[in-house]
Amino acid sequence: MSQAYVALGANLGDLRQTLESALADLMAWPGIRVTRVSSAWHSAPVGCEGPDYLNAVAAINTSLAPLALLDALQAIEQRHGRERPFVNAPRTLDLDLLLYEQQQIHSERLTVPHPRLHQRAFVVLPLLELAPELHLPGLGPLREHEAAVRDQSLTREPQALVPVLAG
Ligand code: PH2
Ligand code: MG
Ligand code: MG
Repeated sequence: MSQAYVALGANLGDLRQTLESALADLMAWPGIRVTRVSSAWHSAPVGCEGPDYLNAVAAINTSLAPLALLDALQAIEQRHGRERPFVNAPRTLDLDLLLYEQQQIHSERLTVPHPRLHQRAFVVLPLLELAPELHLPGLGPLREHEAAVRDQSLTREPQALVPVLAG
């Protein structure tokens, strides 16, 4: 089993319901075990325009290799009506593979650690909730990146995400 971290984001539709249903899909996926889920965080869009996001991070254990895990994440995005009309377009669901063990991966389909993860408060803060001691391969301790993202607008939701299957 390998430990990995997955970012969840949505800014179209019923944001909470989408993240809760995506978590249920992750939990039900063969070869994926969700071990912890961060708080849900409201965030202004970073690097793009559009509605505010709801973001979270899940810690998983998985028997899937990185590209098989990416296939699973993209299949779950598709189930939630993900379309890609242009880069950073508003989306019903975005699932990003942030970290896979301490691996550094640079392939055509996949870059791990996620290239912008340390610059984004909506990833750094939920990840710190789950793993304050985390080391980012090539980037050093996670907590050393907190100061650089502190000015980004982010609000923690008091109500935890509850995984439920939609429909
Ligand atoms: N995702 C992006 C671009 N910008 N901004 C916020 N707040 N949350 C996101 O999940 C997000 C973003 C590209 O995937
Ligand atoms: Mg993304
Ligand atoms: Mg993505």
